Amino acid sequence: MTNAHGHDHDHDDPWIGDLLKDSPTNWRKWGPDDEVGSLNYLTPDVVLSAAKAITSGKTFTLQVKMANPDGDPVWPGRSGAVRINVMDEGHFLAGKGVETAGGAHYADDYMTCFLQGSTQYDALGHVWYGDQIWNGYDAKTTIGGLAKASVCPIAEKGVVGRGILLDIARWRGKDVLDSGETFTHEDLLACAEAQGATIEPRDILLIRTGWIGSFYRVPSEEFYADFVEPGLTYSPELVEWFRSMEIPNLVTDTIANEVTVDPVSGCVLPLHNALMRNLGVTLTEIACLEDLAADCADDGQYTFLYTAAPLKVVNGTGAPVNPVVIK
Ligand code: UVW
Repeated sequence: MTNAHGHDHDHDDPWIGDLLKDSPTNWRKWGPDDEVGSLNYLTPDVVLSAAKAITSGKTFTLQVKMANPDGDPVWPGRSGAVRINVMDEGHFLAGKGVETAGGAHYADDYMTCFLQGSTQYDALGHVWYGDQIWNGYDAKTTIGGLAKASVCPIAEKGVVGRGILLDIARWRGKDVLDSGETFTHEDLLACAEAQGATIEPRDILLIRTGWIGSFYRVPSEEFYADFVEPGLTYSPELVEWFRSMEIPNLVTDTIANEVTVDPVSGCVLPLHNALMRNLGVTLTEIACLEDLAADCADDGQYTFLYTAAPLKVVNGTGAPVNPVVIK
């Protein structure tokens, strides 16, 4: 069967285009050339107001370690970053070092990595369905590198706003949510209330499930067995809530920011499309929220200034980032 976009599509298979046929978009809201989407909500007045959340000066970094010899958490099929030494004292001892006047020695290395393989910002053009990506750009603009909606404009802009931690795992009395366990925007609101905090329009949402924390505690075979992450689950109401709340950025401690398979439609990662492709909400994945969450539970302050800037990778589908939070 051929769908409305001219693609062959088996009638019995779930298709995100069917699921989201009435879903809202923010395409062209910020003009025909926009590449940063809902980050446009982070205006100077929003940043000034966010700075008021700083009360103690405590700082937290949210990136997981990269090129960890014990392994990095990645989406199945990807591999962790690999760092390789190309110069160190061993080279000098073997007479292969590049000697310089004054006798300074140096160490050098390089790294190969999936740009989606660490704590990272997704480019708005990273995921799509049908013939179009964010803002209506042609899906063919992704061929050979993202000519439109790459991570670079997000990196050039930087992300600064008020963040709010929603510690769903702690709220549900768990160290880590179960595989495939879901929650909704109603749960986010109830969790915030239980924490004594309020989600304001244009807040950056940081959602803790405990999932990435568990990667460092359980054997790898166990972590990846029947891989279905816990997370937010699709509903039209949830999408409308994100749209009306003008949420600029969703940050989670999971690899893909939503339950891997939508239990109702059977679609994989529909929120990547409903939120990122259609509304321009930027996604930050694989964040390490453990220390921040412990501190928030300790001092009862769940809001803060959130800052982040991914690397400026030209045409990249995403880029590593080490967000800094200031309480
Ligand atoms: C996929 O692309 C599968 O997910 P992510 O956005 O986590 O990289």
